[in-house]
Amino acid sequence: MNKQVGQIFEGALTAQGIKFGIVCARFNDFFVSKLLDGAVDVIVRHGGDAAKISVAYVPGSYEIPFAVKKMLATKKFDAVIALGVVIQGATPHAGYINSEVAKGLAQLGLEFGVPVTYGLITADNLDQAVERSGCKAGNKGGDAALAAIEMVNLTRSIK
Ligand code: RBF
Repeated sequence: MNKQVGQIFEGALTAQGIKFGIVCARFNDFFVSKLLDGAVDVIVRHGGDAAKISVAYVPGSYEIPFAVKKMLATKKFDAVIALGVVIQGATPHAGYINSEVAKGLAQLGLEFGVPVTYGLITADNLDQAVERSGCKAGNKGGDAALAAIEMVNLTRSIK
């Protein structure tokens, strides 16, 4: 990082006083529940209050952007974290779902000016889903929570 410049905006990694909304897909709940555990754990370990986290459940990942929009519209949340697991099967559904969700989440964050972070696993198979939901390759729910913490504090620092 270049320390010569005049002003640097950065988001600290403290979750104290931040109100989080989390949207979870029920589809592949075995994995999504691990992503939720990871997200809550990261928030609490960074000084956040678990009691201030609100969770909305939707049937599948395709419905995530809708619920994120509803949460953002309440203006009660400083950030919304999206959690889901889409596993590639015999049909090309995964690609369609993933592109819609990624596009929808990006648009919503920009529309509302509130950080929306992406904690979806897009896996080719069950092994990859296992690896990314708390085993070998970390927990993508925790990663999305950390990104949300940083983005909220970054947002607050830019003025
Ligand atoms: N939702 C997921 O969150 N993960 C999936 O892997 C997933 N696979 C699906 C496969 C097919 C063929 C269909 C039709 C739906 C799937 N969904 C999945 C559910 C989808 O996100 C949505 O909830 C439903 O299509 C209802 O709109």
